[in-house]
Amino acid sequence: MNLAYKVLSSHLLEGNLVKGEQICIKIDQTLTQDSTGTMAYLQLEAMDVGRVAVDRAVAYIDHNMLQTGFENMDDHEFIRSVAKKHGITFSKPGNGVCHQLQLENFSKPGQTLVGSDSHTPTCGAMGMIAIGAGGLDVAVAMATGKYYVSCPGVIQVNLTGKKSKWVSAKDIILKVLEQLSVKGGVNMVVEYTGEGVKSLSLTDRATICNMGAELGATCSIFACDEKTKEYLIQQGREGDYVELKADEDAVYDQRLDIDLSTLVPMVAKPHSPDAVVPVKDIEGMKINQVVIGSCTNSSFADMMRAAKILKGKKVSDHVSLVIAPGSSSILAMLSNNGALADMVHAGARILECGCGPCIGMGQAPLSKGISLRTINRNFKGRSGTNDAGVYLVSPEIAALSAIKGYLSEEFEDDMYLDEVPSTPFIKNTNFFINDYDPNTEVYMGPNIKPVPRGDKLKDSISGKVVLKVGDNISTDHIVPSDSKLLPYRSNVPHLAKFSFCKVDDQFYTRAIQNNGGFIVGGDNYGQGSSREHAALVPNYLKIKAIFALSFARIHRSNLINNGILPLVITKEQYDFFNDNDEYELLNLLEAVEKDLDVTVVNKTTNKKIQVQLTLSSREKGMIQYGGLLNAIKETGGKF
Ligand code: MIC
Ligand code: SF4
Repeated sequence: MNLAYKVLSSHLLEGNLVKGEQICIKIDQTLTQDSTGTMAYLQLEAMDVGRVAVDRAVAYIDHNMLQTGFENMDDHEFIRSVAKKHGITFSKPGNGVCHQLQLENFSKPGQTLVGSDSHTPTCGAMGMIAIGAGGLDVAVAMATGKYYVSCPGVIQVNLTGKKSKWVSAKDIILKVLEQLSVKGGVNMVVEYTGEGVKSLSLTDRATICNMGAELGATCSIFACDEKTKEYLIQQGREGDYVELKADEDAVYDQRLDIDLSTLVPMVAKPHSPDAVVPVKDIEGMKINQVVIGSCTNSSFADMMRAAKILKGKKVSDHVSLVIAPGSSSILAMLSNNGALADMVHAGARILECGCGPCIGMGQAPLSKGISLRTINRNFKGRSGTNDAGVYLVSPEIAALSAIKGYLSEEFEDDMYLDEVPSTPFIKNTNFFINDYDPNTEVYMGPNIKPVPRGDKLKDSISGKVVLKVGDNISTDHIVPSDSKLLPYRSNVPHLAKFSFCKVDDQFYTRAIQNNGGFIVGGDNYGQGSSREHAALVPNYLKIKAIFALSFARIHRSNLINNGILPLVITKEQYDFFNDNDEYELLNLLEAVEKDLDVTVVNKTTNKKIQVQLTLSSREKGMIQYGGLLNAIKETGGKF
C-alpha cells in the first residue's frame, strides 16, 4: 500500500478506497483562517452544535490583517467568540500564517486535517492527509468529525539524485508544475518517494506539499523519517513522532521521475503557476518589487537563507523588498540571531507575520510593474494591480534579484548558508488562546450578513447564459480578493457586485437583470482558492448551473454545497452555448435521482444536447434540498 492509502484506510468511516468512489474519513484536526472562517463559523452556528468533535480545531487570523475600517476587527472578534463557545483554539493576528503555524504547533504524523484554505495540504510534509475544503465542509467536520471526499488516485513523484546548492524546494515543485500543469493533480494525492527525499528538510517538503494545491491535487504527502523527527525535536514535540512510509511494493496510479541533480532555478511567469521556465531564460528582466513570505516560503530556513544573501548588501534603488516571516516564533528567532537586522540593514521592509501581499492585502505593485514573489499564485490581478506581472521564484532567487534590481541567478559563494542554525528554537505560544465556555455570547458586527440559501431542485430550470469564459478560470476571477474586498467575506451581497469584474465588468448587472441564469466555462473551472464565496455569490445571484469542460475539486464541492448544478460538457458542446441565448434544463428530478444525463434545450434555436451530471448519493441529496445547510436542517442534522 502507498502511504496516502495507509493514512486514508486508518481513517476510513464509509466507502471503499477505490479511485472516484465517495468516501467518508474521520478527521483529527481542522483549521480555518479569517477570510473563509467568518462564513464557516456562521454555518457552524447555524448547525447549533456544542463543543467541536475533532481533537484539535484552530481558528487563525492571518488574511484580513489590515484594519482600515471596523469590518476586519469585527470579524476577528466574531471568530474569537465562536471559538470560545465551541472549544476551538484561537490564533490572534500577528501570530503568523495558518499553514506555517499548523505545521509548527499541531501537525502529527498519520493524522488527518481538513482546512478552509486550499493550501491546507502543507501539513502533508508531516505525513498527514491534509485537505483544503470549502468553509461549510470544514464546519461539518468540526461538528461531526467527518469529511466526505471523492477517493483520490495517487501519483508517485520519485525523486532521485541530490539538488545542487542554489536549487531549492520551490524549484522542485515548479518542475512538477511544469510537468503536470495546474490541472494535473485533480482528484489525486501526490506522494513523494525515492532517495532524493532524504535530503529535503521538513520545511522543504512543506513548500512542495503547499504548492500541490496549484496542481489541483487533493493533497500531497511525504513519509515520516529522520528529517521529520529532527523537526519535531526542534519544536519540542518529539513525542509526536511516528515512523511512516509506503510499502516497498506500493502501487500507484501514475508516476513521475525527477532527478534532482538535473534541476536549475525556475520561475513561473504571469499569469499561471505552471507557466514555468528556467530563470536563465529570462534572466536580466528588470523588477520593481520583491516579496519574500507566504505559506509557501516563510519558514525559518527560508528566512535565514534570504538573510544570508542580503547580509552586508543593499537592495537596488528601484526595488521595494518586503519580507513577511511565517510565524511569530520565526520572527522572534530572526530577531534574536541578528538576521532581522541584516534584512532591515539591506533595506527590506518587514511586514507583520501573515498573508499580506500574497492576497493583495497591501503592497500592490506599481502599474505594469514586475513583482518577484516567493508565493504560490500569480493569477492576473491577485496582487491588487491588474496590469502587474507576478513571477514566482525561490527565496534565494528573490533575495539575490532584490539586490541586483533584475532577475538573476549570479550568486556569490559567500551568500550560501551551509547549515540552517536550528537551536535554540523559540516556541511562542502567547498568541494562542485556548478558552472554552459554551455560554459565550457570539459577537456579531454590522458587517455580518446572512448566509445565502438555495432552493429545492425544480424539474426544469430556464435561464440565459449570462457569462461564457475559457479554461482555468480561478476562484480569484469568480470572486476577486484584495484589501478592498476581503473585509466583506461575511457580506455576500456586497461581494456579489464585484463577481467576475476582472473578466467582464457587466456580469453582475446581467445576472441581476436576468434573475440569475447559467455560466459556461472551459477546463479546470474554479481552480485555486477554496473560497466558497465563489459559489455563495452565484447562489445569491440565482445562478442555477455551471456548464464546464471540467471542474476543480474544491469548487465543484462548493457548488454542490450551494445547490448549484456542476454540469460537464464536451469540447463540441461548448459551442452549443451562446451568450444571451435562453436555455432550459429538462427532467432534472429524474436525472438526478437516476443518474441520467441532463437534457438542455436552446430555446432560441430549439436544438437539444445531453450533458453529464455525476453525483454521489450524498451529493444528490444536497442538490435536491438546495444545498448542504438545507439538507442538514431538513434531515435534523443526520445528513
Ligand atoms: C488564497 O491563497 O487564495 C487564499 C486567500 O488563502 C484562499 C482562501 C480565501 O480565498 O480566503 C485559499 O487558498 O483557499
Ligand atoms: Fe495566505 Fe497566500 Fe497562503 Fe493563501 S496562499 S494562505 S493568501 S499566504
